[in-house]
Amino acid sequence: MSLMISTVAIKKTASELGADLCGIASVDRFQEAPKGFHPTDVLPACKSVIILASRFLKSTLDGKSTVPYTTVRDELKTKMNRMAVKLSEYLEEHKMTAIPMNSTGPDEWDAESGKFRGIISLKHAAVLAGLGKMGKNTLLVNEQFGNMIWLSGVFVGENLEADPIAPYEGCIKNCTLCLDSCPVKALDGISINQPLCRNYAFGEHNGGEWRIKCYICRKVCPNCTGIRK
Ligand code: B12
Repeated sequence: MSLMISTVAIKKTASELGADLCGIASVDRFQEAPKGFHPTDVLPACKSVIILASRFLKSTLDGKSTVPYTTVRDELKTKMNRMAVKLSEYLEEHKMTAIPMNSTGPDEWDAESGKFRGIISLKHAAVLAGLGKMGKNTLLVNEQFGNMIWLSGVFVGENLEADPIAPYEGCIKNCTLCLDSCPVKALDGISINQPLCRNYAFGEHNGGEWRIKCYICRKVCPNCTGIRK
């Protein structure tokens, strides 16, 4: 089946759909993915993974209430899912097999590690698609937008030209601000204690409805809104 469109055309379409960033990883880069959470566990014929990102409104970090932050998160969740579906439709119109990678839940329960996992880890896939590097807060840090981005993606059954891995580091050398600032000490610099974070950072507040209540690990990062030169 001939390749109908170029990666330039794919990225142009992603940008027209509202993506601030679009990167491509070839499936052979995912050999370290946990068992059962590899792109071919989602799409057996997967050859490439496209990762999409949208900026997350920085001003939310200046809010005293976390409700505006939660509102932006909810909006981006929908926007990034819709974008992944629309790009999949575009690729299918060009004779490619393409299915969306959701931006948030539903998650799977991985009994082996005792963790909730996305069907793939978007931030790890984003590193493999050249969109940034992982911070000690376990968030993807992008040169332009820092960790203030929301991700989704598309699994593609065709070999697409992969992007180079980002040449920069996500963290400032010897910085441990996120680890030190986490109110529940959920971070160890490599992974996160999910129940500690989930129970503290999400839920009702003073009898008010569910919202995101904590994002300190995001906010204290010196590279929160872009990598400082
Ligand atoms: C489950 C989940 C959570 C859980 C657990 C978070 C976690 N770190 O695992 C909880 C509820 C705690 C959570 C909290 C938050 N989350 Co969250 N979360 C997810 C979700 C749905 C799945 C993440 C996942 O699979 N984790 C399991 C894996 C990664 O955990 P692990 O055991 O640490 O993995 C180790 C190994 O197994 C290995 N590994 C695992 N997978 C892979 C894959 C490959 C290829 C390789 C090489 C290695 C590897 O590396 C790790 C270290 O050794 C993703 C969406 C998605 N599908 O990716 C959003 C996501 C990670 N969350 C996001 C965000 C923004 C948050 C919050 C800031 C929300 C808030 N409070 O405002 C906090 C931040 C907490 C933090 N510092 O991580 C964003 C991150 C964006 C970014 N800049 O990176 C995502 C990508 C959502 C999105 N669509 O943008 N989240």
